[in-house]
Amino acid sequence: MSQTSQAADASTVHLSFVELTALLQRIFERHGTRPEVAQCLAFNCASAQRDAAHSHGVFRIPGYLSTLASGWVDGKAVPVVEDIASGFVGVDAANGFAQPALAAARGLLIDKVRSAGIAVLAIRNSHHFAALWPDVEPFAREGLVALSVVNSMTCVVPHGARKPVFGTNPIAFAAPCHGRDPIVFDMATSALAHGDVQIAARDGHEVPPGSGVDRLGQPTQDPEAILDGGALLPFGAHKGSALSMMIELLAAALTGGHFSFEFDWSGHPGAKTPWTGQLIIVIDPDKSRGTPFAQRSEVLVKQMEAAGLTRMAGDRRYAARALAETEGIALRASELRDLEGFL
Ligand code: NDP
Ligand code: PYC
Repeated sequence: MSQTSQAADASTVHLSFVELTALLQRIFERHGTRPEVAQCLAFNCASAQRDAAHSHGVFRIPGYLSTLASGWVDGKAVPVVEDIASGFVGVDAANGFAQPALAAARGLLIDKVRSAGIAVLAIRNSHHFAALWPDVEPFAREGLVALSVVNSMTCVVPHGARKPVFGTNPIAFAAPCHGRDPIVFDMATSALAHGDVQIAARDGHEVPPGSGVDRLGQPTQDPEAILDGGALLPFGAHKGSALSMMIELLAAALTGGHFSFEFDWSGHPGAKTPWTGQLIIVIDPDKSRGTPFAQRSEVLVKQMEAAGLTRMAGDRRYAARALAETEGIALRASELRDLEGFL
């Protein structure tokens, strides 16, 4: 099934996107998700691995599986879509994952966006354990502008506070751009994603200064100290902290989901997936007047490039995607062995 790389690193293997997705789908189904849920999660996770978004690629599989085994999340949940208003769709994810909830509501959401020009999707009672860009990039590929926020688990100290309240709370944005792939950015509002702290601990690296504090609230670059009773800090001091607060409000208060500090998973050892909410705002730029939006996007990008910019947000992922199309998706051989061991 897999092909050992001919490159110098003999411990790297390459799988096609179809092969990796199929393997992940079988793993999710084997561990108690219904086929449609397994398909969504496998597609999402394989996409992250393909795009070298490593903090949310196959690295996440053990966390998904321990969570499913703990009974904290319902892998068989069937989301309930609610047509609430002309520009508002709700989904009760029924203690399941957020991506199947988005998939179930997507058609209704797009109908509303095309007719009203804008609509929001408010997902609650949901678990999001993934990168956020896969949720927004497809909208931009259909000519729409999309913004999404999700809150996670309390591990970030608000600027000026002493204890964690916020989650790592990412925000992702996608917009069409004439002549190139959509403009997409996706970033945690913490100085570092929690996944990257775990990877630093696994690989024995320090994290950058200003990332977090230890259990006594002292600044530290030791990822173990952050994970063991310490906490992360928002990026950009009070500015990132304000964005993180906004995300708690939009992803939880507005959707009916939990704030990052509101759920207690201590009775479910092995649980890793935050039980919160997600908001997606989608806009049809064809409703605006004047030069088409995608052409205006191109003008902005060209101006940035003329000013010396050589790397847009999203470029690293798109380059990894293009490489994966010719060489396959890279995995450590040990990662593939571990995945196959989950079957
Ligand atoms: P990064 O800091 O790696 O990147 C943030 C954004 O900035 C990306 O769009 C990236 O583009 C871009 N970027 C990075 N470097 C540059 C540069 N030099 N010039 C221009 N643009 C740049 O992401 P994070 O570590 O903050 O987040 C990683 C992932 O973790 C995200 O996918 C996020 O959704 C996920 N996450 C999920 C959570 C959840 O609850 N589900 C919680 C927190 C995080 P590029 O992609 O091309 O590198
Ligand atoms: O990397 O911060 C993170 C994260 C939290 C939940 C899923 N990913």
